[in-house]
Amino acid sequence: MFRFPQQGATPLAMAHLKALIFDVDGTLADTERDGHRIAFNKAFAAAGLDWEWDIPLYGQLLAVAGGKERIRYYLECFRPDWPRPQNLDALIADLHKAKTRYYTELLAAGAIPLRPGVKRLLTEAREAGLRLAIATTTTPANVTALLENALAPDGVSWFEIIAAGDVVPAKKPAPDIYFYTLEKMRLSPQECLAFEDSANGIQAATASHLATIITITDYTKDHDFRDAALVLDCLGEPDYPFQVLRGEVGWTTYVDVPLLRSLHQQWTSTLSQG
Ligand code: XBP
Ligand code: MG
Repeated sequence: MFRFPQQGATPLAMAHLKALIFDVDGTLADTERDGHRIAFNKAFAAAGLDWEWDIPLYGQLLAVAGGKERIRYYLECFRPDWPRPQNLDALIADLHKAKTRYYTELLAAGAIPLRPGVKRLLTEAREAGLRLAIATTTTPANVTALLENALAPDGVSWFEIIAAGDVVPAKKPAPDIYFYTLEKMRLSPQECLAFEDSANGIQAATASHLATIITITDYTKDHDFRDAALVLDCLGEPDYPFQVLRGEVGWTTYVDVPLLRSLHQQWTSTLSQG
C-alpha cells in the first residue's frame, strides 16, 4: 500500500521524477486582479478608451487566456456595439504592448509577491537536482519581470526553459505549450509534474498527460479540478500550512520535494496499473 512520508523524511521508495513545470499567472504569483487587470485598464485609459475592467468582469474575461485574445473576447461578448476601426488587429496589438509596459512597471515596483511556498519549493527542487521549467500563456517579458523582481535577480536562470506567449499558436486550454516544453526538455510527461491554478491550465496539462497540482486563487476556486493529483489553497510553508481541497497528503502540511516524489510515484503506479 502507498504511504506518504513524514514531513521532511526521505520517502520509502523514490519515483523517477525529473522535472517540475510551472504555470505563472495565478500559480507562481496572484497576478491577475491587481496586476494584469490594472495594466489593461491603464492601457485603455491611455488610449482614450472608456473600457474599464472591474474585478467581477475580469473574472469572466479570464475564461480566455492571453491578453490579445482577451481584449478580442471582451469586444465580441461585452461590446458588440462598439464601432470597430478598420485596423482592429493593430489597435489590439498596440493596446497589448502598452499593457505589457504597465504590467512590467508594476512588477518592477514590487507590486506582486510570489505566492506562499513558491520560492522555498523552487529552492528545494533545485537543491534536489530537479529540473525546472515554465509553461505559460503570458508574454515572455512579464515572466522575466516577475522572476527578477519577486524571485531573485538571477531568477530567470533557475529555469531550464521558459515557454511563454506566442511561441505556440494555440494558448491554454490547448496543450501546445506543454508539448513544446516537454519536447525542448526531451522528457516524457510521466517524468514531470505540472503546477497550475485554473481550468484552462489543468485542461492543457492533462491533455499533455501531465499529473497536475493545483493551487487555487479567488478567481479559480470554483473551477473544475477533478483531474488534479492534488488541489490546495497554496503550497504552504513550515509555519503556514496548506489546506487540502482534494487529494491525499498524509501528515504533510506544506509541499516539499518528498511529497512531490510520493505523489508522482503514486501517479505513475496508477498509470502502470492501467
Ligand atoms: C495567464 C493569462 C495571461 C495573462 C495576460 O493564463 O491568461 O493571458 O492574464 O498575459 P495562464 P498577456 O496562467 O493559464 O498561463 O497579456 O501577456 O497575454
Ligand atoms: Mg494560471
